[in-house]
Amino acid sequence: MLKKTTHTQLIILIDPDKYNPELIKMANHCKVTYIFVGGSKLQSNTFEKTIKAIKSISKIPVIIFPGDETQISKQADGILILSLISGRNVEYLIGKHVIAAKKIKASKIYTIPTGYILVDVGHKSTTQKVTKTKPLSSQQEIINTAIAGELMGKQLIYLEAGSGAKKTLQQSIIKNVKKSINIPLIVGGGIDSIAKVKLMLRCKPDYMVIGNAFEKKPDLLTEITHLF
Ligand code: 1GP
Repeated sequence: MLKKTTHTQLIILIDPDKYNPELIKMANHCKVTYIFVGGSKLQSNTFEKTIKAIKSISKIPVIIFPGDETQISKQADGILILSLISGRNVEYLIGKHVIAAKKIKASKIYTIPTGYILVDVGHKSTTQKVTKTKPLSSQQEIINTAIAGELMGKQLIYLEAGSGAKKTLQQSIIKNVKKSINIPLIVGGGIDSIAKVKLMLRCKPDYMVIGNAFEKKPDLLTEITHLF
């Protein structure tokens, strides 16, 4: 699951508070490789219900992209074990993991150790606020952090511009990180138009995550599917 790819694969991110079954029905007919489920500030207790609802109408594998340590469900096909390696807040490097460890192990969910790197694209993201960490802005530091993540045994590097970011990641950052690691690379944050999807595709990440844009405009999915 989530291996290196020969061409970029599309992942849709579902925030359980904004779940729209129509989007999943569309995804069933489009080139969507995975469905991520999670959110950093869930208002309602809809996490598990949303995963069940998705599984009842789609065969696309569901992976938990946990916004906090409570977002664990046996219904999912896998879970990203996120370590916020761009930050220096121990809670998000190991603390939350210790709290969730027993439950995750008992659930027997497929786990994917992930080096999560928050990149500065010029605005304060929710992740930055919630985790009280600084995003990285130096390209060399971003590359070194991704390499360190690989050396620490992460199976995936997730370069994050922040949910709903106005600007996406710089192309040179994606290209250079991709060249520097031998594990799959996911990019996400602020990809909300056909033009931005095309720009990101030029950098050839293994996976591209889109969340907000599909909540606002589900039809974007049918408009971009031919690009994947
Ligand atoms: C957020 O990278 C994901 O964690 C997706 O971001 O919602 O802006 O697409 P968007």
